[in-house]
Amino acid sequence: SIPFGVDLGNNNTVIACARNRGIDIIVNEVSNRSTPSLVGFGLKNRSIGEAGKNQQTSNLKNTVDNLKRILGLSYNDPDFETEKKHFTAALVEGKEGEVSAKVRYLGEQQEFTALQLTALYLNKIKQITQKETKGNIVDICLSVPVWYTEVQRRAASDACKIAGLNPVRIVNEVTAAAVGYGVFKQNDLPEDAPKKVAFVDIGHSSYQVSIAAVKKGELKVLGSAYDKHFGGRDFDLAIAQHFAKEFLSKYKIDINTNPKAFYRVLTAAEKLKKVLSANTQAPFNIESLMNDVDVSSSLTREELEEMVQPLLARVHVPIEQALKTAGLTAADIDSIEVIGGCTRVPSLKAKLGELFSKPLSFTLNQDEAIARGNAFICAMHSPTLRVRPFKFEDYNQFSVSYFWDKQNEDEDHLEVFPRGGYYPSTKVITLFRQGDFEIEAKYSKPSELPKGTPLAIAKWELKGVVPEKGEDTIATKIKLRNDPSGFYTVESAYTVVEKTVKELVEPKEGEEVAEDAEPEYREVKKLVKKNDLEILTFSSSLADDVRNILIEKENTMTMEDKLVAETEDRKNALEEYIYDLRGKLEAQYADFASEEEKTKLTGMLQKTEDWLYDDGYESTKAKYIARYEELAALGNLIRGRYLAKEEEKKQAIREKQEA
Ligand code: ATP
Ligand code: K
Ligand code: MG
Repeated sequence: SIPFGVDLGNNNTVIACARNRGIDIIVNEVSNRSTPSLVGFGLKNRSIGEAGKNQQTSNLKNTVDNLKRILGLSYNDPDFETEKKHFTAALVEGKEGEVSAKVRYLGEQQEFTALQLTALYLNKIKQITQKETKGNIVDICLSVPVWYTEVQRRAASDACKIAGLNPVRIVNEVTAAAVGYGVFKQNDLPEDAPKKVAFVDIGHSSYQVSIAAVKKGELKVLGSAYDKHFGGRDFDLAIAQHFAKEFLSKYKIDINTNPKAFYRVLTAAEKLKKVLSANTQAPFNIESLMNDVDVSSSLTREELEEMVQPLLARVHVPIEQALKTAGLTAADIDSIEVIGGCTRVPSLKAKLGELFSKPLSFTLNQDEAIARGNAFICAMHSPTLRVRPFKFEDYNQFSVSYFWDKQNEDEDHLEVFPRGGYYPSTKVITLFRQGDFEIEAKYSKPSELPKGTPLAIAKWELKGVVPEKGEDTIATKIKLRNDPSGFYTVESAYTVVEKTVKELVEPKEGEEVAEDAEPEYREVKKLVKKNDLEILTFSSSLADDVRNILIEKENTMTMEDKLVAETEDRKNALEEYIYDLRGKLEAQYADFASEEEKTKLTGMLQKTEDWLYDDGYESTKAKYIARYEELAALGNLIRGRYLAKEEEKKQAIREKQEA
């Protein structure tokens, strides 16, 4: 499969693939280098990405965006209260307490969990890539925000699987960009003392900073921080709310009572914001916004800055935190690499530069760096592709402890992966156990986590623990891993017993040994493996059977969408054929059909056209094909005569030239 990297943005998704010995950005069906991250539901099918965006204004209630904000989020999470205001579809509590959207699809109310929504979106992204590359797309490297917890990462991984993808690695967004930087800037990087680089990403919904030590062939993320609620959408909302107030007093219309009007203002606000990145003032006009009122206003860059003052006042926080976690000061930073669409806002750029007292660097493509990094990482994991080796370690954001029921040990838990450690990382612990037991991983410091995050991570049952005869307990070695995707796992476990083994006694240094001297042995006690333990994992990943049902559901819906698209194609083909044949019958085909044939065909064309606008307006793929073939039977006969004559003419010319 072609190495496939996806930057699932809250606003738009960027796809990259490793091919032709490089990394390519994959364009979508309308040749855009990014695809709107949203899904729309309709009477007959789903409209995903560009198609969903085109219909969004007229289908607000059945369009769901901000997918990555609700993926893996529980309905009772305090964060959901903050998120709610960004959605136009009805959000409800799903069966497992997850956030779900209630939409009208195929003529009835249906619920889709955030996981399903993300999966169906990723499936579309996969199809876009398959179509463009004409290749096999299975392995994916998907990036997620640095603040994603275990539950959210597991959900991202499950979403890939439901979309028929194999998540090779889940990577932090900024880390992916940093890896891209390390790989593509390889030749400008130092061999020994690493360069300290700050990577700043401000996107549509969040703001993330990572400080990395980068040198030739390797990288280590020393520290990172984030503001989970800081991005372009906050600017848009502030602008829209400003105009909502203005229009209420100026035009006496309250767009807060009219979702469509509000959404139109929000869309226009985003455009206005972008214009204000290049101009100091811009007009704001919308025709017939509400109650037939045309609105007209304008905004200056200064006014915008005033509106987002609460945000601007927080810009320094993640940077200071990231530096602190990395144990560095702004002066230690050699380069500040800026990515993310929102960093195009001049006031933000200025503020970032001030904070580091250094000019910002735009070496990376600010929209595509994350996707490119993902594609490279995916290629790195490919068994068939050879890429230049690049080693990277990420920063463990949240402290994690493993717990067990206390038996002979002094403690019942251990903080195995503290905040500030690096991963991937493996640690082996030894417990003295009487029999089978359980281990549980939990976040150990709630204060480090986004507010309201549940502490539970996963649980394991370890089976096959049998102490030796006459012993109460047996030493058990457990290999714990913070794996490359950031998951906290129990990788393997086994019991060990002390055995007396013979060991060769090495001669001391300088000691003379006779050629024919017998080798000398001594008896030593050593721990040797007795047996591997069976490990049953209870993580927040979906159970296989549940996931399989979702995969089947998604496949069915995809097939339905495909059928609807094909039906539409056949209908369009029939319609085009009618116009085409009718035109040609009066022009180039005129001399090749008898009057009788012409009358017959004209009549058939008319009849089919009438049908198309009546009963045939909503018909089946098979019927459109049948109607087409009915016309083509006679149409092709006439066309054949015409083509034969044309060929005859060409032949005559050729003969003339050859003579
Ligand atoms: P996130 O990283 O939060 O998941 P994302 O990756 O989809 O979201 P980006 O593509 O990095 O976000 O950035 C999109 C945001 O950048 C949008 O809010 C968009 O309006 C904003 N943006 C794009 N161009 C400009 C510009 N010229 N001036 C101001 N803002 C801009
Ligand atoms: K993006
Ligand atoms: Mg982004």
